[in-house]
Amino acid sequence: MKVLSIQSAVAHGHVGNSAAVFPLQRIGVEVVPVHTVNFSNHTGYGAWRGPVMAAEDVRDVITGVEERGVFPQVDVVLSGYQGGTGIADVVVDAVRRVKAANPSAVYACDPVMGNARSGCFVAPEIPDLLRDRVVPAADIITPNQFELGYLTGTEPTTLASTLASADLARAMGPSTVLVTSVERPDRDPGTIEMLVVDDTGAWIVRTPLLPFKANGSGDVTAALFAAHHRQTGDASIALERTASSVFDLIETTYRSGERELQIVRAQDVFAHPRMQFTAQRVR
Ligand code: PXL
Repeated sequence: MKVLSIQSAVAHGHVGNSAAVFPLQRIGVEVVPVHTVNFSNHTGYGAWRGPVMAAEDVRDVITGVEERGVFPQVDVVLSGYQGGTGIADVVVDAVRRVKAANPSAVYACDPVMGNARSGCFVAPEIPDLLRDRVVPAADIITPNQFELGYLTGTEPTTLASTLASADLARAMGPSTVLVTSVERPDRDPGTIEMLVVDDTGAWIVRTPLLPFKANGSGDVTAALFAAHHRQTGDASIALERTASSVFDLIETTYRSGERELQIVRAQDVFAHPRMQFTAQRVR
């Protein structure tokens, strides 16, 4: 399997492509990383250096990959943190060209905007671009509950309202919606959930909530889910594998006392997920 992954790159630590590429490689996926920014570190530190790539430069790199004859082999286009506002059109155009070369390719869009705790951490124009231009072109989207609310103009909280918002998101184009960081008011205390909805049903998986948040965990989640979904064609299996690996990654990171995701230390959890969590059908 081959994934064209259009995301940020950081020198120190692990978000964007710097979080997604190695776990994908560790599960046997060939990755073609295209970087949208080249930062020293993620923005969660409050200070960082390095450029946002010009949209034309990102387009040029993708065109060079296309000219090498790679597009017919691309199974998944994956996008995450967009950087500048011009990236949206570059991504949508790349998806169109990949699909022309390989009609069975899918586009998995992680509509990165922010989260319930930090609010929006991307440029103010990006959320509208994601909603109006990018998400409609996607087959799979992986918003957190906060991003799902923005995309659909709703405030999902309960299971019923989150399912309803996911249905609204599916009506925008994507056939599969993975909602991460679902925090229902009536959840078991000390847990957090992920929910996947497609045209065959809906499944939820519950994991213990660890008392800290590492930037980049959503990027690993989106990458693993997209690859496992493309490989198995089964949303609930992809959900279980992803939850297993990401939970063990976050727990390894928590135990290490480090701030950055321990993707190298935890590497075996990607190739050999323990499958300690079972997805439950909710519809
Ligand atoms: O994890 C999302 C992300 C991606 N890219 C950059 C980021 C973040 C979140 O902090 O700063 C550069």
